[in-house]
Amino acid sequence: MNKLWEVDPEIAQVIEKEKERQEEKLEMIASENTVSEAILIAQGSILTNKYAEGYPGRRYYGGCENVDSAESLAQERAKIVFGAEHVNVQPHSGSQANMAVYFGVLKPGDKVLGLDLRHGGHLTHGSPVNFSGMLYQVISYGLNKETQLIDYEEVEAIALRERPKMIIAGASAYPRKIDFSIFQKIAKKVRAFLMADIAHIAGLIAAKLHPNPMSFCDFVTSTTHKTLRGPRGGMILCKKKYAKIIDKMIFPGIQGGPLMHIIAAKAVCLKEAMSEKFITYQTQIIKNAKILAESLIDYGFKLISGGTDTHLILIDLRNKGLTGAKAEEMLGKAGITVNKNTVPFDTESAFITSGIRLGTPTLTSRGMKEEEMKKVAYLIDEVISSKGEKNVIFKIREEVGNLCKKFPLYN
Ligand code: DSN
Repeated sequence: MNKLWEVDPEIAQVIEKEKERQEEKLEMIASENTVSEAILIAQGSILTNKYAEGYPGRRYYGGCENVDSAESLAQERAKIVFGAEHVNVQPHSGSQANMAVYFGVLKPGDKVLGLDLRHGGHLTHGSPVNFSGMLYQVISYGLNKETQLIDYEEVEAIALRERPKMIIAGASAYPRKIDFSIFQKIAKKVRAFLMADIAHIAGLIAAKLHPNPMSFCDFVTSTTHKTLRGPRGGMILCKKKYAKIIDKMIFPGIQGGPLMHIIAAKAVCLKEAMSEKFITYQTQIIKNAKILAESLIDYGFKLISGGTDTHLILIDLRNKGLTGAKAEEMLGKAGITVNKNTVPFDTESAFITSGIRLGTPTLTSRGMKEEEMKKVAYLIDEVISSKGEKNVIFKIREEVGNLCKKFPLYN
């Protein structure tokens, strides 16, 4: 950092301020996490200097012997962690991982069936404002109005009626386990490709705390920076028979030179994911989410599906008389960072929403456990019940700061 202060004090200050923000606030965005120092080092390394278009042993540039080792390590580790026959660790993001699968096996205009964004899906699962919705004919399934769970019978009925070419299982705001085996049965019936997007739950799957979709799906895509706790990026896991299609589509199809520093950091993350410590960590993420959910319910909050099996919680705030946008703002002022989120059958726009989404990965990375989650539920309730009353927000901001001090992010 000293050199950066010398060269560009403005950016050095941005980083310093962001470090303070992350240290001093409760980061509860479900898709975020804090990486280990080992990952920060790999990610910030001189591997960023290298061009390596192509794949290990088959590059379009000389001097790739070292980055080849990094990419091969990432590939081998990903195959072990997820039980995959083939992996591509080059996608710069989850969106590009998904795009490579779409472009690899579909033609523009083909039908795709995915979870509605407003029910917890993802932009790349067919939103009209995303390439997926622009290029493909998208049909969505939603959650059941009563249970607020994926209605597999409805998914099957839609699939039989619409005969999609690809079905997507996966979500960005769904708190329950997904049964990939049922999706496989449905996909088989209509002869559709099946893609699981495990971006949110990859860490839980790596630790064997959530069913692994690998044996049920043609393609499994993921990001590496959410529960998996790696650098920001994506990856695609698939059966060997699709290896060529996927590799060609990532490069040269939609990407150029891979980010070798990020790929090295992905390798480090996957090594960490093989440790006992990682299993303990993922177990704690779920324990924390469950106790947070129970405590919030005790405070009268309505949770979508009534709870969680994973790292995330989706709260419907309508009984509290607040929109998601207002709650996000109030909690933000009190030092609790969350995101507003639509809830199933929401009547508010995506900018306002009726809900907020909470996640426990970052707080768990800091070492927080059940006791702290009860405290966090109390803090959230105080803020929401205050309706934004300044003195309460001020008091909670102090309590948040004190809690954060006890659990430093980085030494
Ligand atoms: N934007 C991510 C999330 O917050 O879930 C998904 O890509």
